[in-house]
Amino acid sequence: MPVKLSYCRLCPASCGVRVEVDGDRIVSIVGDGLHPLSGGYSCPKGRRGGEFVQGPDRLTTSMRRTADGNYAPIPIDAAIAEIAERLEAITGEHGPDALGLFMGTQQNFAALSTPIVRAWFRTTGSHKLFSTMTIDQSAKWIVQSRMGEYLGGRQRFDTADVWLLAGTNPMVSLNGGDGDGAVTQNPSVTIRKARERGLKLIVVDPRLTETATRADLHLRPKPGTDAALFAGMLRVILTEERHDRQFCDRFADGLRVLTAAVAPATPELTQSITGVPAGDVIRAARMFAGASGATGTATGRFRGMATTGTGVCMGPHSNVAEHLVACLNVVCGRYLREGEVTPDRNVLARTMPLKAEVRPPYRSWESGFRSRIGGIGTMNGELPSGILADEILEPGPDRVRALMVSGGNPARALPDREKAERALRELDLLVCVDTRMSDTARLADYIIAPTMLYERPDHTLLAEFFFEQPFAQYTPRLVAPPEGVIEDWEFFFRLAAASGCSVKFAGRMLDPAAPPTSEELLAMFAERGRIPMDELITAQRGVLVSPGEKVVGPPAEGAADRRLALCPDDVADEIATALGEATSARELPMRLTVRRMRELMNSLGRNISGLPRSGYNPAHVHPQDLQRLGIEHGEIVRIRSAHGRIRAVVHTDHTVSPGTVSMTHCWGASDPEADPRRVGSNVNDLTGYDRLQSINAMPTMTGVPVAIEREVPAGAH
Ligand SMILES: Nc1nc2c(c(=O)[nH]1)N[C@H]1C(S)=C(S)[C@@H](COP(=O)(O)OP(=O)(O)OC[C@H]3O[C@@H](n4cnc5c(=O)[nH]c(N)nc54)[C@H](O)[C@@H]3O)O[C@H]1N2
Ligand SMILES: Nc1nc2c(c(=O)[nH]1)N[C@H]1C(S)=C(S)[C@@H](COP(=O)(O)OP(=O)(O)OC[C@H]3O[C@@H](n4cnc5c(=O)[nH]c(N)nc54)[C@H](O)[C@@H]3O)O[C@H]1N2
Ligand code: SF4
Ligand SMILES: [Mo]
Repeated sequence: MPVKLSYCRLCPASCGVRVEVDGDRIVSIVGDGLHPLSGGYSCPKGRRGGEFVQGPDRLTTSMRRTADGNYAPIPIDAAIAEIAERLEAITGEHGPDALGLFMGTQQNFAALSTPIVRAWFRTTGSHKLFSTMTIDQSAKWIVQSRMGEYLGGRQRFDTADVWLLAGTNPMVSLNGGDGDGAVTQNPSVTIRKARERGLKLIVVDPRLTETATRADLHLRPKPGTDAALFAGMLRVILTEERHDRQFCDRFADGLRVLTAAVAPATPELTQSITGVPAGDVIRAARMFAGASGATGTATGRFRGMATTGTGVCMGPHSNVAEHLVACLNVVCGRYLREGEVTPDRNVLARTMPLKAEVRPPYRSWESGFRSRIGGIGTMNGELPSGILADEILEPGPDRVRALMVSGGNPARALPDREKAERALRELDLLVCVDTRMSDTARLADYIIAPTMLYERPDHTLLAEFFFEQPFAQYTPRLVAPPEGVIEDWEFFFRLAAASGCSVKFAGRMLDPAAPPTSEELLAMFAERGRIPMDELITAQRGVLVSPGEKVVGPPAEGAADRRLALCPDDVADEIATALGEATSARELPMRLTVRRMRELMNSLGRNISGLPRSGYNPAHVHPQDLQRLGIEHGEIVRIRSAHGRIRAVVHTDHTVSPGTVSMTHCWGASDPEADPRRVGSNVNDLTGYDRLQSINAMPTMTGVPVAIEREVPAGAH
């Protein structure tokens, strides 16, 4: 049977794969051993990609809810016409802000979806744009906006001496950093090679993760205490004068204020808040700063950054924790200097010049549109998903009444599951673009069925930011899609056209009367890149571009005195709060923590038989805790938080810290009493909107106080 080369698009790692096809059926998928980036690596879900595409729950046509609450197929032309008409009626009466868009994870893995979905949204004039980023790592946006950004570029993983990974487990998530080439492909080989060449790896994670087992130093803070840990590390670096004075003098303001703000974080106080031994706080700080004695001079020769994932960005003090990680990088000067040469990572995307200057803080939420919910403003043009349910439920002239969901499953992904579902049911119109009847699709008025990976041509423009080396790949369609489906981009393009609008793409207005093909759009998208499209199309395993050299240029005129804000007043207040944190309440003594499952991509893969072997998401608990609670492996328990309760199946797990319950998200049913062995458990029945993070309404999803209780056997009371 013919084998075709392509790349997997279930996550941004974009692993090269060999796909065996029989006519239009995918027979098998294996990692491509000759692929320049992934070198044969693939994960269990990637190898089952054929079942995602052709499995029994794949939607082969769009659906409309009928009067009796069931669903019936609807031709796409009719669906588009009806949806456009209903949207116009709603926005005609209530204004454009009555329409919202929720952009989910899978929207990001087709190059054409995100730009065209966004372009459609701009035609509506609405401000109600939401995405998963704001229930994920929006702390990163807040840091950029409060601190500003250095535009000369970050140091890279492949030339680093040290790397600190906090709250991320790339061995499972393939998501190790901020686009510094840190462990996105073939993680075990990438980490092994880096350590062989001398890289010191520091991992900050309460769990002994697959990544932490490879670390030179593993710190296990109590969940939710990262801010105190990083404050403690900064204190060591600053008091021992291991910082890069030159870089700070030149590019940063507020070093003295920062020094004062972290001064209370002595190794002893840090230990008492985080549980990390004082000696390890000092060791980590010294290992990261990279000099064995006090130098007080530029450490520019010692390289490497601190990067984070969801474990830091979902905690109760996520904005300040992430800010302090950025401070570690700035204070140690881990950025490229004027005249430094670095590989140009942009291959299909336009190259952006690097300049030794700062984009000053811009605090986007302090100007422009504000939601009537808490007066919350925008970040990167988005409102936080933490207020989406209130935007729908709370009365007000611009209440969201119609919601489009693109490649996401908010019914499972949003905190406070009950409220989220109540909100989605309350809508006058819910349209879900999804390849299956997801939990969200089951609440929708229309489900638009799109093509899936292997059924559409694509390229890696949007993923190249994460690649370790400058690389690009194109894939043609390998198998024909079911007749009733439409490309994601095309649905939104045609929806705009049905309302008399055209969308702007790659710098031009597309003609609604003459729709381009996907191939044409992919070529337009990449036209400002470094390699011609023909060359890309013929290279079946992609193109590893010679690391064209990019030189960090001097600051633009008038930019030389712009500075990063290391410690603005609100950050100083948040540091004080994080350092004043009282220890755990006795009522809810344990902490729920986030994790990912190798076999799944959020809610994707749950239904593929045998993919997650257990068939549910276990509550991983340390054996000590189980013994103390008199609970056995495999038993069903109740887990309770201030927000709600769930039933869950307990698994003994030596890798989790005592006192924690480590569970993955996006499982469970609408009924929290449902059998957790059959449907899993939804941790979002335990999370809610604490409004701890006043800027981005980021809910706490890790470090959530919980208690575990034995389930009272039926009939025992
Ligand atoms: N296989 C797989 N890969 C995925 C996904 C998936 O569902 N499955 N999802 C994708 C998505 S959407 C995302 S956003 C990324 C996320 O990518 P990552 O952020 O790397 O996600 P995790 O692998 O869960 O790693 C989070 C780690 O944080 C730790 N942690 C929990 N609480 C704390 C804490 O308070 N402090 C610290 N320091 N650590 C803590 C957990 O133990 C865990 O090891 O992964 C992506 N990749
Ligand atoms: N408690 C708790 N809650 C969390 C998290 C947590 O760690 N803990 N993690 C958060 C994070 S980081 C994230 S990113 C979110 C995940 O939130 P979402 O992105 O909303 O969830 P997914 O399950 O990834 O939804 C993707 C949907 O896209 C569909 N799909 C697959 N392929 C395609 C395609 O080609 N086109 C289209 N249109 N659809 C497709 C899938 O069937 C699926 O329903 O959850 C968040 N919620
Ligand atoms: S890690 Fe898995 S899901 Fe991600 S691209 Fe590779 S094979 Fe696909
Ligand atoms: Mo995510």
